[in-house]
Amino acid sequence: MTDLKRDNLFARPLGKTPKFVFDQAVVEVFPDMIQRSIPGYQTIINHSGELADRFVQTDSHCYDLGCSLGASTLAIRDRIEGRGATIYAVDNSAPMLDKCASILSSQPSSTTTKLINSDICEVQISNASLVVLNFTLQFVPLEQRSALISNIYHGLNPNGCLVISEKLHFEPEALNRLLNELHHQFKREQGYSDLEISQKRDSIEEVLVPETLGTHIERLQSCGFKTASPWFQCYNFGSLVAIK
Ligand code: GEK
Repeated sequence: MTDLKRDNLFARPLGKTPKFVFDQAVVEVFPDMIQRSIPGYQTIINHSGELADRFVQTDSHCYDLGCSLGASTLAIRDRIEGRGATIYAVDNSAPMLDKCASILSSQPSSTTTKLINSDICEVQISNASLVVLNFTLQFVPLEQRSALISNIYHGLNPNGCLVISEKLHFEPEALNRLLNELHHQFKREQGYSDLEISQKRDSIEEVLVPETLGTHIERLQSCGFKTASPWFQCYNFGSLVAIK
């Protein structure tokens, strides 16, 4: 999607590891970072396009919440040309959104795409046929997650679709440890050193708070979704689809 500058942000010893933020340094290496950190990332992005093809209704709205550099927006846009839909791509990181704007404008499309620099918890959702939360809910404070999902539910049209992709927590702890170790093995195979893996883990630990599949499904059901199911999992990363 864009130039792949290699992620080496955690390659040198950092002393006290700073809390992870989506700043300019992260933006510059983001495509490489996310591809080498999330097993199944590209499959999930591609599938967001597939779901868009199936669910996006004429003249409706699509929301890419936590859009980063617009990978999901591009996958959706590719599949809905000519439907008169509008895509709202939302992120609260200004440097992310600036770069996203330049990537999107380099790939012309007849689908109106609006970029919104906002907290996704503050966004008004309306006339929606597809809402995508690809690896973003995990960064929202736990106490705000139900209100966000409820807001999305109320803004979706009947038969509208919500996609939630997340890092997952597992119980019991032995299973959680196994799946985390398999994830770290994946990262080593992608060229990250043990130092990079452990410093990134320390940096992101309190910023990214994963929940279990059961917690996600219970929340979706209690917010009103009639159908909610995982459709993909690789180690401790997965994606769910929920239909209103
Ligand atoms: C992709 N979906 O390529 N409001 C708005 N944006 C937020 C918030 C919030 N409360 N919290 C975090 N973000 C993308 C990848 S990355 C995932 C998503 C990752 C934004 C944050 O600025 C970042 O751009 C994005 O959510 C998370 O499929 O880096 O692991």
